[in-house]
Amino acid sequence: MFDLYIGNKNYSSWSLRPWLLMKHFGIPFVEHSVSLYRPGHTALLKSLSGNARVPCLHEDGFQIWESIAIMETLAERHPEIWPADARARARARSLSAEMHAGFAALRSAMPMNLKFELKGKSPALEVQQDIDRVIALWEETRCQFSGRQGPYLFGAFSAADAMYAPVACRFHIYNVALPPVAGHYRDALLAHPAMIEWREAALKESEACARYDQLAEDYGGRR
Ligand SMILES: N[C@@H](CCC(=O)N[C@@H](CS)C(=O)NCC(=O)O)C(=O)O
Repeated sequence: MFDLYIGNKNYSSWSLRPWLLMKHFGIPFVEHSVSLYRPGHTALLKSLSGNARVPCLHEDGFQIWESIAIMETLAERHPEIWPADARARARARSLSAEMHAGFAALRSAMPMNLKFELKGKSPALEVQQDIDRVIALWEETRCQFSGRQGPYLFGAFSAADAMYAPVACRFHIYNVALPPVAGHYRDALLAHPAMIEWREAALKESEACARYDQLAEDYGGRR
């Protein structure tokens, strides 16, 4: 029995990753929402999650934190969440680990904020370098591993797509220009039924984080 603790859907990009993966593969779970912007939220997080962060998966009450650890734990019961081919599976793990550990400039300059669609502006050099790296990874992987078996990185949807789904949201929100292969992949992720479900729920949330909303406004104003 899985319980998944997640943050505000509008802002919590890490929460989106395992949520999307579990939804896509039909892995049953009970969803619990934790407000990240109310006083006392840290004490609540400490009681729910070993690293006082969301997402946190509970299996019969046992806590599994860090998105990549959650995915690997799920993969023990559901190996289909990684590609079947060994080389593709290894590459999917490399991409997922790189996402988990990297792209700090991109994540900090362009936080997920689904209520915005911005005109965009020229990103700082280190942000552009992260964007270029993501584009290169997406293009290379689609070219080498998708086998035209589907619109995702490895053809069929995998954990690697769940890891990059919030980046697709960021590219859309901040109006980042993408070459055709990367643009089609971003659109495929955004059109995933579970992504639409998540976004619709995010738009209905009333709680706002002034700091993130101001950052978005500073990034080119509302469209
Ligand atoms: N490396 C962690 C990152 C988790 C993370 O930073 N989560 C944020 C929300 S997106 C959080 O819980 N922040 C705690 C807080 O705002 O107090 C993972 O992969 O799960």
